[in-house]
Amino acid sequence: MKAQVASLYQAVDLQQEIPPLIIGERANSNGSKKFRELLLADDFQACLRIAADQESRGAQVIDLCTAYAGRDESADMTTMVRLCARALKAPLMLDSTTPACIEACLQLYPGRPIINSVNLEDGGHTLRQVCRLAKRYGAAVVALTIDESGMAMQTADKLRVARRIYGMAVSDCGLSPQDLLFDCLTFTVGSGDPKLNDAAIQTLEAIRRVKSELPGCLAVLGLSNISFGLKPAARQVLNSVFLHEAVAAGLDAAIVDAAKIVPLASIAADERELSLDLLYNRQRGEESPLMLFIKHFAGREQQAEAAPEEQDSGPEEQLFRKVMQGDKEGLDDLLAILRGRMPPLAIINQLLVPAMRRVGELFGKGEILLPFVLQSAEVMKNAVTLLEPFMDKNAASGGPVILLATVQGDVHDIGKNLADIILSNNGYTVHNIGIKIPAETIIQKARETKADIIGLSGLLVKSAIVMQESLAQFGAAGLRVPVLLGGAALTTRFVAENCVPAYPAPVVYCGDAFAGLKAVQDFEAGKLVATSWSGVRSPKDERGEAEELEHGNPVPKAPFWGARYVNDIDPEALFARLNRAALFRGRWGYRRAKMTEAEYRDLLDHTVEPLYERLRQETLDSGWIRARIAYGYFHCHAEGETLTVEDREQRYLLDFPRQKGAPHRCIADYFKGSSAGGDVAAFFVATIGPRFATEITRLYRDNAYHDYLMLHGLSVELTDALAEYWHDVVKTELGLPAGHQGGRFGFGYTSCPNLELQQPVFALLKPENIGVSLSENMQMIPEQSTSAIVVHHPQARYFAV
Ligand code: B12
Repeated sequence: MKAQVASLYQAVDLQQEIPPLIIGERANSNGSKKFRELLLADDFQACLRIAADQESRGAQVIDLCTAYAGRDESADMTTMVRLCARALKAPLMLDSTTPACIEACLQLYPGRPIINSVNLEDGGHTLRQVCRLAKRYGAAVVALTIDESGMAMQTADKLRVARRIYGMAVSDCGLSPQDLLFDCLTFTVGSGDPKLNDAAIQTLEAIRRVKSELPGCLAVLGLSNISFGLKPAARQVLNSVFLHEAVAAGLDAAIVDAAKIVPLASIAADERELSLDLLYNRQRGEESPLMLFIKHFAGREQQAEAAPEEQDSGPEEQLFRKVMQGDKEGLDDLLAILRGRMPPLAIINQLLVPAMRRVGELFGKGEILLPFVLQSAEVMKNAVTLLEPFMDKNAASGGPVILLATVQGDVHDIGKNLADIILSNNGYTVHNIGIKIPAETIIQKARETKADIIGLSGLLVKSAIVMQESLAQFGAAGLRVPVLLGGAALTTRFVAENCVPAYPAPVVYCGDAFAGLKAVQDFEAGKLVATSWSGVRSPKDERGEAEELEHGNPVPKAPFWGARYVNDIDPEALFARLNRAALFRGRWGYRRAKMTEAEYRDLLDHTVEPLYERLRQETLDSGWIRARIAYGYFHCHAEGETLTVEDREQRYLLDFPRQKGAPHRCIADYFKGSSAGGDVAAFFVATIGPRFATEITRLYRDNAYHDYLMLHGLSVELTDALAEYWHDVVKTELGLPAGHQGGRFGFGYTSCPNLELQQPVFALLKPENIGVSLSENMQMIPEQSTSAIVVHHPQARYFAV
């Protein structure tokens, strides 16, 4: 029996009497600008019209793709599938690689669709999932010849991948061979890239061999790639001739714009010959077949009227748009074409950098958010990586060279890395030399790299002092390049008053990475000036008596004395407590900015919440969370600002600072003195384990900037959620009434900035037992760890000293 697909209204043979089966390609958010814009405007009826229009122009199956960064693919696909199922006679091809989205569509669709597509990029995990779905719901599947090492270019590789897929889909998942359509991929012959001169030959041969060596399977092709980068009129001819050749090689189905295929008979003989020469790479004289082909079509208007689609706009404009939209799809093809038109450095300086500048401007105006900036930076980075092999190794961008480092004793990476991402993807040469870098090394590297600007980063209060001292060393060593300073512990005032005087060249405070970009641009324009501060000094040391606290509260009974360890905390408990608003707005940067309430809600519903769900699931599935606690209860008593904590024979004196302004609070005030019988203090160290740090570093190394920021943010909020959770456990164990507040004070935070107090806490709890150690700078390793003293006094509130 012939394999068929079906809509609610009709069945269609996959193998037509007169092949190929025409699959309309325009209802695709990646391939059609018009479709994408309508989708972004939520105009689903108009999207449906695009799909239906293809049917009237001869498409027998309609490819439907709604994937687009920042949208909820499943929601869009299911909406469209519902509409198409009722309105279209032609069966659907569900164009998605996300199993959940595919399943949602399969559940809805009342016919027998084709799934487009599976591949072996992840070794077959997703392929198996999708093939099983296809088997369960009775769908056909398109399989692309892509494996772990990428898209197969040569016939032998295409065949090798196809064989592997065949084994998994047919033997392992039970698909029938005739429900498997191999897309042997085609690359453009229009780029002038010598590596692609025989792209058509490789594909045609692969179709022949797949059809003869994998019995029963079918062949499909996304046809228009063959002519990518050429003028519309030339594309129409080349696509039509190629389709003819592919069908002769055994092609069963073609994904094309049905309206743009012309019958072979209506193509002039000389154009057919020129096309065949190009497809079969037949050099006839001095000039290459591509040159002859391009010359022939120069100045020719497109024959058939067609919508002004994205692919018809120039590749320069397309690249600019890809950066702006954070869209990596098809970047290699596009760059191959552009390389034929301009040198790689010009592509960077004239197209990529201006696009990133525009992104930066829009960010500055609050019109786009940080996660989207990072997506654009990823496209820029990818493009530069693809261009690098074609660039003269010594070709310099010409702009300033920047050296970035996190200062000695500080392990904080992300702030510096974000500065690196923004600067390097704006076309500057950046040497990021890592964390914990001593001043001597920075001086040496600045000389080696001939740095025009040094950027220092640091998170700790102590790092601010290290920066001040390093500047003096830089000056003494004779450095005179401007220094940019960034990181949480700095303020404009600190930089102006303490760092600027320490160094004879401009020292500039950068509140964020974009302030760094502006400083570099100011430097280029010769107008970079040192940070100044003209604020009013806050009254210092306004001494006074501390306001009295109630001390009639009973001392709760500790459940045990000394330290204990908990290793089996359910990760779900952390997600239950996670502060989503802090994660979404603070860590991830999805702020409302200039959006209306409705637009922001839409962003949350369609982008942020699904992203959170995905990460939550991935994190849970991968077992990255290893939540562990070291905690304990100890006898203590307060005297003045000192809390004496006892552990068996040992006594630890914790000196807490007192607030300068009213009410002159000090953490020790919350505890009873020895004359009142003493008190109980609880401490804990909480960690979600070392795995996140590894994964986060990997994402950064892989230039997955967006996911880097997202996973880092999630890890931070999970750590905080664990601390919140354990604070509640301690309150319960102490038998404090429900609703009792009390306080959890982190060492190093504003109520107790003194990080040295980590030492007695580590002596009391020995968190090494849960894998947490303390660095010489009082930083806890792994990074995703936090410590606190839990104060049971009912009036305990957070304050800043
Ligand atoms: C998230 C966070 C945490 C997280 C994760 C920490 C981490 N290392 O990632 C958790 C919850 C685990 C945590 C724990 C602790 N934290 Co904490 N934490 C923060 C917080 C709120 C944000 C840090 C962050 O990730 N920012 C996001 C990054 C992207 O921002 P950034 O580094 O500042 O970089 C941006 C700019 O500064 C700038 N930039 C940075 N460098 C450079 C360089 C150049 C050249 C340029 C141009 C720009 C630039 O551009 C970047 C991007 O725009 C800060 C407070 C704050 N407002 O920053 C406190 C803060 C860093 N934490 C602090 C403290 C005290 C702690 C703890 C010690 C508390 C405790 N007792 O448990 C622990 C220590 C953890 C450990 N492992 O040792 C203090 C440190 C102060 C100090 N005393 O040294 C801070 C400053 C809070 C405060 N105000 O008191 N913390």
